[in-house]
Order: sequence, then structure tokens, then C-alpha cells
Amino acid sequence: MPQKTALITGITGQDGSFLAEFLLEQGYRVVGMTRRSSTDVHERIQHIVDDVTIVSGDLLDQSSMTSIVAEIKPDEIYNLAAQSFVPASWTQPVLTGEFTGLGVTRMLEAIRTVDPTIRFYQASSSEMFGKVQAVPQSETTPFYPRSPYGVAKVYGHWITVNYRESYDIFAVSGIAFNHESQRRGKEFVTRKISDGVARIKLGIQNELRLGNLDAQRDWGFAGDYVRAMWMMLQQPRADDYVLATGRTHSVRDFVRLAFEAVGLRWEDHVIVDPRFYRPAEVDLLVGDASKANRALGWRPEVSFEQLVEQMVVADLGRLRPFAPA
Ligand code: NAP
Ligand code: F7E
Repeated sequence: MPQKTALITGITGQDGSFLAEFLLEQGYRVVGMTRRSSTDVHERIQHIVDDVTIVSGDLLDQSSMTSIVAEIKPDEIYNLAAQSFVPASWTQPVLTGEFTGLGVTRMLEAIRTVDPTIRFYQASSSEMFGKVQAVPQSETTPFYPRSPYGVAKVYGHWITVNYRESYDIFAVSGIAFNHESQRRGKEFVTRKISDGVARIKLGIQNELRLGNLDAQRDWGFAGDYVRAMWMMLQQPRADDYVLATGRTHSVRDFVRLAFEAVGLRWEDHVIVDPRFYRPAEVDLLVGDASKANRALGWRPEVSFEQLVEQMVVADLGRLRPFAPA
């Protein structure tokens, strides 16, 4: 079989780095689109940077995306790039709409005009369910987004469905629930907690300030989710899938387990700071991934408890050299 080429937007992000590793293992030629920066943003892919090709493009720039697709001639495109931090979507709502919403249309237009046989994965989100209309949430649960990010993702989701139905493009949307790892950005709550716990354990800091501890999320491991993205593009028919573990936990549960992993009591260190509350909160997410289980044979392998432990251990190892003597 000839080698397949995959184009990943957002290759420098958490998911992009895991997906690039996974596709290299499958024998793909991997090309990553990155936006120009004056600093090195390749931290998460440093270990594979010589194995992938990096091309310069931006979700805001149609011509860059069209010429990348024409030049690279990918078999598959994984559109992972986005403004993905929910709080930033209230402070930069228009930019979030441009990146996270219209950016999807730009890539689909590039496919439509250059080669409509290219297969396309869109990184949709459980944030689209927002104020949930059913528990658990499945592919048929109506959307009710609660942030400009969620609203932009709903647009990205439906434009993907629309290009599939209008132009017969193999375009699919993975409605992924929260997935985390030691590569998660430190502004997201799980990594903020694992990083904070490690700092407190090592005596680098003494307190951890968090927002709403009651929010509940269906948290999985990012490495499991990128496998599902690939599986979705190998199917005979294009379709959308919820990707989730089916278990939900509160932020407080995550905090408690993370502190327990280093033998500390969370109540002695965590301060609830209303600065981290959101204008509108998503209270409870829990996904029903039975369709992905059935049709793709996909199942997440890392449990919530393993995930918390792994993240804390990784941050402890990273920060140990900075501990006071
Ligand atoms: P992430 O770590 O925030 O990575 C986002 C990526 O997008 C980075 O590589 C970033 O590049 C790139 N990017 C942002 N704006 C861009 C632009 N204008 N042009 C080109 N690239 C741009 O996000 P992630 O956690 O890996 O998530 C991947 C995708 O899945 C995102 O679309 C996210 O919204 C979605 N999603 C994530 C989760 C989750 O739990 N992780 C769940 C559901 C959906 P820089 O390095 O230059 O910033
Ligand atoms: O917040 C609460 C916060 O920022 C989770 C993105 O990948 O997953 C992610 O979005 C919960 C929220 O992720 C703090 O209020 C409490 O209820 O880690 P997060 P998110 O908003 O769920 C979805 C699926 C995506 O698609 C997104 O791209 O934790 N929380 N205290 C806090 N959150 C943060 N960030 N910081 C706190 O101090």
C-alpha cells in the first residue's frame, strides 16, 4: 500500500502531538500546519520534529490553507487547531469565532476547491452540549452552548455536516469530551491542579487558587482520543461520534485524588477564588460513547484514577530540579 499523508492543523497542541505520534506509528507521512511565531512553539513535538514536516499557515488565512492542501496533497486532514480555552472566548469572542468557527469553513473550502476526495476530521466538543438537555449526552442530544467557544464549535460542527451533505465530502465530527494528559496546557483545570499539587509537595508554593469545584466533567486520556479520530476516518461511511468515558467526576474529586497521590490534604491548600468563575458555567457533562464502541470498536483505556496519578507524577518529575534545597 502506498504511504498515506496526513495534514494536522494544531500539531503543536496537546492532541496534535499525540495524533502525530500515533500516525507516525501507523506509517503515515505527517505534515503539521503551524502559525508563524517569533518563539519556538514546538515543545510538545520536539521529540518527533525531525520525523514530521512543518508548513506555515493560519486558520485566519484562506490562501495559506488552500495552497498547503494543494501542495501537500493529503489523504486525510485532522482539523485540531482552534482557540480552545473557554474563558478566553469571553474576552476574545470575535477571534474565537474566526479561529474556532470560520477556520473550519476555510479548511473545508480548501478541500472542496482542491480535492473533494480528501477525508476530513473536525474536532468538535462536548462544550456544544453546555446546559445539557439530556444525561448522558449522545449524538442525538440537542446542543445548548454556554460560551462563545461552545457557540463557535456548534458552527464548526454543522458546517462539517453541511459540507458532507452538500458536496459529498468525507467530513466527520468527533464530539470529544474533556481529555487530558501531562501535555495539557497549564491554564486548564486538570493540569493547573497537577502542576499546583507538585509545586506544593516540593515546597515551591503553598496554595492553589481554583474556581468552581462543583463542575462535573467526563475526563479521559488524550492518547486514547486521538486513536478514535483516526478510526473515524478509516470507516466506509462518514459519520459523527461522541467520544467519552461515560464516567463523570467533579473538579473537587480531581483535586482530592491529586492531593492524596502525594499524601496531602487538599483542604489545607486549596482556596476558592471567584476570579476563576465563568459568566455561564457548564455544570455537568457525561458522554454516551456507545455508538463509537459499537461501530469503531473504540474504548478508552486509561481510567480517571490512572490519569490523575500520571499527571501528578509527571509534574513532580518535571519540577523536582526546581525544588528549594
Ligand atoms: P490546544 O492544546 O489548545 O491546541 C490548539 C492548537 O491550535 C495549537 O497547536 C495552536 O497553535 C493551534 N492554533 C490556534 N490558533 C491557530 C491559528 N489561528 N492558526 C493555526 N493554528 C492555530 O488544544 P487541544 O486540547 O489539543 O485540542 C485540540 C482540538 O480539539 C481543539 O480544536 C479543541 O477545541 C478541541 N477539543 C479539545 C478537547 C480537549 O479536552 N482537549 C475536547 C474537545 C474538543 P499554537 O501552538 O501556535 O498556539
Ligand atoms: O475547565 C472548572 C471550570 O478549563 C473545566 C477544553 O479543552 O474541554 C475543555 O474545556 C471545569 C470548568 O476545561 C478552575 O469552571 C474550576 O467547569 O479545564 P477547563 P473546559 O472548560 O471543560 C472541552 C471539552 C473543550 O472542548 C475545551 O477546548 O473546571 N474550574 N476552577 C476551572 N477551570 C479552569 N480552567 N481554571 C480553574 O482555576
